[in-house]
Amino acid sequence: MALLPILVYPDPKLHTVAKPVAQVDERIRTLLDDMFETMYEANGIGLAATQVDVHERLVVINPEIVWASEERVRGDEGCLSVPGIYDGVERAAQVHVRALDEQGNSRVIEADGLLAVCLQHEMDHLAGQVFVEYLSPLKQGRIKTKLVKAQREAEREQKSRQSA
Ligand code: GNR
Ligand code: NI
Repeated sequence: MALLPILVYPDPKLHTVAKPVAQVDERIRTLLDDMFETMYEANGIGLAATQVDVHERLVVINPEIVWASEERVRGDEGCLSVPGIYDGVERAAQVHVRALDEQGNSRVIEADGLLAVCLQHEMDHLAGQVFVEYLSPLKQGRIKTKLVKAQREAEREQKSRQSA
């Protein structure tokens, strides 16, 4: 088990398009374990492999926090790769997703509410898309500036701590 570092927007690696998983094997199961651990530790409700710099079509969903909220179609979204930012995104209210489970068995997940939003958010990551790209260019610019600045400050703080 291992915690994996999460890429932070605007890291260009977040725009990599993921490839299908060739075979569900021990390597994939270990990666899923690590992704679950990383997601729980970050208090996320989902995590795409893209966010941990693995570009294969793999997502984990936190089933404990997923609840059915049927009416909502437009809701505020957040993202572990866009820390501290929440904004409204419009999505399909219901989705059917075909996927392989950890045994490699094909299954279809029918979802609405927050699970439907989460699945669409995770599938976007696999296509190299981050939810902020649905927002206006003005908002995207502000978010980029804010996060680049925050990362620079965090880096500087870490360096000054090392030299102390
Ligand atoms: O933890 C998360 N919460 C969330 C809330 C509303 C809509 C989508 C999400 S996904 C996010 C975790 C994450 O960044 N997954 O890629
Ligand atoms: Ni995300």
